[in-house]
Amino acid sequence: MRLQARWLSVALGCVLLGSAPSPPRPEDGYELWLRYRPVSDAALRREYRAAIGYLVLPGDSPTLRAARAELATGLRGLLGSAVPLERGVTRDGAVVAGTPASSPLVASLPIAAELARVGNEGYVLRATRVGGKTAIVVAANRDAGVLYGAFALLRRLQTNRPLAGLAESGAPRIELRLLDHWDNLNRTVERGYAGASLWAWDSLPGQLPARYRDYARADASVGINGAVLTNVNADARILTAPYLAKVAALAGVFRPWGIRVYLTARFSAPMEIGGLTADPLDAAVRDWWKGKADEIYRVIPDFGGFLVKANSEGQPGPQDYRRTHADGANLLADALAPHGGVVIWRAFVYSNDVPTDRVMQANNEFVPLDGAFRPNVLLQVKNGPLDFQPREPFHPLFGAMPHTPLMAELQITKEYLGQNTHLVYLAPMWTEVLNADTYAHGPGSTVGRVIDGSLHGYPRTGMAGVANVGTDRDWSGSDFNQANWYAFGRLAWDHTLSAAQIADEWIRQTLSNDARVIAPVAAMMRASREAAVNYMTPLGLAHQMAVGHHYGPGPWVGRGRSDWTSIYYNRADTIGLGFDRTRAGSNAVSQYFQPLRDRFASRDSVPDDLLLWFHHVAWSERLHSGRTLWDELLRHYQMGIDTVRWMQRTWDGLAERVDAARFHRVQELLRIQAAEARWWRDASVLYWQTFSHLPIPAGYEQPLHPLAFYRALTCPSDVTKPRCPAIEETP
Ligand code: GCW
Repeated sequence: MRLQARWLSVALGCVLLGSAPSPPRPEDGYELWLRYRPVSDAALRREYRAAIGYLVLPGDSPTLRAARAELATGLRGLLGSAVPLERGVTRDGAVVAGTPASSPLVASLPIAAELARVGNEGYVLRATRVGGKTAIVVAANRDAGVLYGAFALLRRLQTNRPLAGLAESGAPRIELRLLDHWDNLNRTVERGYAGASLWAWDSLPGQLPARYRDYARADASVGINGAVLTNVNADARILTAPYLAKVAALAGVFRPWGIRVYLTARFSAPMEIGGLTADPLDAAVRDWWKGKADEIYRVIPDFGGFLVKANSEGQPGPQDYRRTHADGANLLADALAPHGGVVIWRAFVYSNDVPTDRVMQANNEFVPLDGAFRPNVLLQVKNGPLDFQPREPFHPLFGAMPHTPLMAELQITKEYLGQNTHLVYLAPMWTEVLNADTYAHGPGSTVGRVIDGSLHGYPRTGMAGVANVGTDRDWSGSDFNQANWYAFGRLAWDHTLSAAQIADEWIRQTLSNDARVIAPVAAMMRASREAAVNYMTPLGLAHQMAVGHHYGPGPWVGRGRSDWTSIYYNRADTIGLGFDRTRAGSNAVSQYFQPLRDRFASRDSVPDDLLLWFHHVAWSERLHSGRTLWDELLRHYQMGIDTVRWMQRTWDGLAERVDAARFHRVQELLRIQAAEARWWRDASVLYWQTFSHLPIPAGYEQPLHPLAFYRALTCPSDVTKPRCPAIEETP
């Protein structure tokens, strides 16, 4: 009976709708950018089908099997019919994939010169003839390269690019492309807004749900080749045998996808689980770490290494024993070196007891140690000298340590950028830093060239992103947050890609290849980061977030550890606003190379978007525009709000072109973002006004509530899914 009714309604629907296209089916976001939906352009689908009829991919390694499975699934989805696996090239339309070692056909092709250029992880894609038949070749030197090539081919089809004349090669510019998971052993995630930790320690090593594999696939598809499984605020128990068995099980799932596991090493582990001291120069401590490294490599032969946060924000470290960071890092490096592992030592150190400007402390600590680290140590440096703010100048360590490989650490999870609610595409921020010129060796000494090793000839290179993934069905806490995971991987692979190109790729794979979707969504993504800067911390302001959870505005925060307060950074007073970092102030400008030092130090040449980072500016002082600081502040906050409202309207225009599920999810988050942009601006302007005593001129919206209202707010109640109902409900 029920079946009949259903049949009837389907039949009726067909009659009524005729040939009208069916609305896109609702999506929950689980498939990320690996959706492999049928190519909708008929001509293109014909072209692809003619070029791709069957797959010749011999070989039995786990990685080749992974590549084969991904190609089979992806091509079947995109072309709408199965692409069978065959033994040889018998007719037109072969996809020939492998290494010279795994595939005699690949070995026979005249591509040795191209292969020589792409290294261990690179690939070569070619449209060519094999034995007289048309073929698409996916060739590499190693199995991992075949996997990356397979994903590159699938990306090409998913983004609707032609196959005719295909001649593409790819190779990563950076060797270690890592996700840092700030995941605790109780499955909470520090600064995580996407559910619980993916790693279900209780059910490991026995249970290995498909989600582990899908995580690895997603990473591999964008070139990520390592995962630091545990929080930098570390727990020594991860280094005990029962946990290592669990880590080994995860490593086994990730290995075929080219991903190595790393762990955070708590510096005091020899005390906590070894009953010793943790002094790096103590022989027993050195033996303990060597023994621990041997034990790890017995169960995880390709273990990547340790990531360490030491003597920072209460974490233990070598300075507890009056030893240096180099002593600490070298201790662990010596233990790992026989096995080929690395130590990634974080440069995020600052002390509340040191009377210098917090943003100067990493350089003060580490520059004198340049050259003192073992060859298997990398120093991991956040993009800016403060802490993942919406905008900071690049970290002055970049360029200042020619003898120590520096990695960049970016934050994918948006701790200071609206967490899981706000739509903020981070690639524009990251490329701003990667393309920034340090002038370390004159013009052209970009941050990108520091970290890819080409500027100083580093023997090792790396880039890490603090992950934004968790157990939420959509992985990242929102549909658009996925774009930041995608963008991180693509930039770690090739930091010269543009934010616009990456957005275009992501939109086409995740949402649609329809130009009527791509153009507006790309425009939203492009504008989103500057919008957040404008409504949160315009003109070079930083760290004005509410205390602790960092959600929402708190420019008045003044209690507690001084370098965690807002007033430490904004320096608002009756004269003006901003942190004087010129020679008259903290002199942080001195840590930059010329001509930047002078450029930042002078009010005439400092860029407006870093003005209040480097200068204390009077409320009525005129900026380059001729407007006063007060006017410019009001304008920037308003631009931020207006941009979010424009994003809302733009998205509303896509109701027919995006599946209803995602359309409504994004629409709802944009509504919250618009209300919160207003919250940011109202609260901030009212607070500044208590110093400037200047009016909000007619023409600007007046604040919705008095300052006391904003100061009294105590949201969010749930920091993992932050919301502020009092703000959302405001009309
Ligand atoms: O951004 C700050 C965060 C801390 C974090 C720290 C760090 C893991 O607020 O939660 O701790 O940086 O990077 O070590």
